Amino acid sequence: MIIFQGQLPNGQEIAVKRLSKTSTQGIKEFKNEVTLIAKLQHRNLVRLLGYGISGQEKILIYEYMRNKSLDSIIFDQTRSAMLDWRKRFSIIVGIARGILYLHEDSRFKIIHRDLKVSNILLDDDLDPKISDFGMARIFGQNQAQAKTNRVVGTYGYMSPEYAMNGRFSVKSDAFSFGVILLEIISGKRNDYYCDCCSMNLIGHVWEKWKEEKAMEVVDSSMINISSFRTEVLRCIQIGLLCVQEKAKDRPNMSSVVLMLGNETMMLSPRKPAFCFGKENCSDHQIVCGSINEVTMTKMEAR
Ligand SMILES: *[C@@H]1O[C@H](CO)[C@@H](O)[C@H](O)[C@H]1NC(C)=O
Ligand SMILES: *[C@@H]1O[C@H](CO)[C@@H](O)[C@H](O)[C@H]1NC(C)=O
Ligand SMILES: *[C@@H]1O[C@H](CO)[C@@H](O)[C@H](O)[C@H]1NC(C)=O
Ligand SMILES: *[C@@H]1O[C@H](CO)[C@@H](O)[C@H](O)[C@H]1NC(C)=O
Ligand SMILES: CC(=O)N[C@H]1CO[C@H](CO)[C@@H](O)[C@@H]1O
Repeated sequence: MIIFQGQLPNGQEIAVKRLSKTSTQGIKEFKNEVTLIAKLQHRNLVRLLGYGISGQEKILIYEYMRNKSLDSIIFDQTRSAMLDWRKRFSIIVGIARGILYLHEDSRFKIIHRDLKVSNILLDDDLDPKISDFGMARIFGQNQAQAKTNRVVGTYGYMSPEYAMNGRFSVKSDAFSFGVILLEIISGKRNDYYCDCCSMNLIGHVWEKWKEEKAMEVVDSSMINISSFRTEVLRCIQIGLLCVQEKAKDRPNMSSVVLMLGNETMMLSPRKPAFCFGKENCSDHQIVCGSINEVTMTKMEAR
């Protein structure tokens, strides 16, 4: 996939996504993406302006996002300082509202399936827009989950039931949201600590949370963070609730939005799932499923 910057005759700046002829996104996914997003309108979703198919050539035309994607800022040591806590919090809330719209508030029930920081674009005001619907699926209103034999997505953001069994639902998107949230707060990628079966970001945050030292995971480029301590801890707790191992324990996005607004009580998170999708994990006796199992393997290794 290649992205170009362009301009319409009326002066509007556009981003043109040209799908390479060999891209894994076939004509089916392409039409899927087009028909889906053409029908969606929300301030936290990127707007599709048009598309074109000509022979092998497929292009999508979006509104142009000058500040690019969130990963180009939060994982960049110099640029990350531009995002203070207030801004990060409003980005987290915006992403949550965008996903809530997909899951519950649009005309469809849409599971995105590839939520990750590089799919969150930022406009001039650094407000977030969810993009890339090539993998999205529409559910029937009463459908709770679906199963696929072709697991596509991004390591580090995939829920265990999706990575291992191909099952996806609103709760697998909630898992990805939890990872995004923890990455925004910590400024670290979820694979940061993951040298297979040792700790990844989720495992690290969980350990700090249990030691009541969760503030230590916060990105040090945010100054005066201690004045927002309550709100930061609340967000970390929400992140941990979303990455819980069992899908049924994870909150849905309407609960997430309520919790972010401090309008509802929150439960204590149970152990998260982490270290999924690392190719070598399956070579070990256990698939790195939970903190207890990982602790056990570590002990055996001694
Ligand atoms: C950080 O906090 C200190 C002490 O409360 C205050 O003097 C300073 O202005 C604050 N800086 C910013 C950027 O808010
Ligand atoms: C979301 O979760 C809350 C709390 O468990 C529940 O009351 C609500 O019905 C759920 N919403 C949907 C749309 O499933
Ligand atoms: C959240 O709500 C609780 C109870 O209503 C209140 O005590 C607390 O100060 C609120 N926290 C924030 C950060 O607004
Ligand atoms: C997986 O294991 C193989 C062989 O042991 C090694 O060459 C490879 O680098 C490992 N990959 C990762 C991601 O650790
Ligand atoms: C953090 C960052 O790069 N912010 C930029 C977002 O876009 C506006 C408008 O182009 C710039 O002024 C900001 O510097």
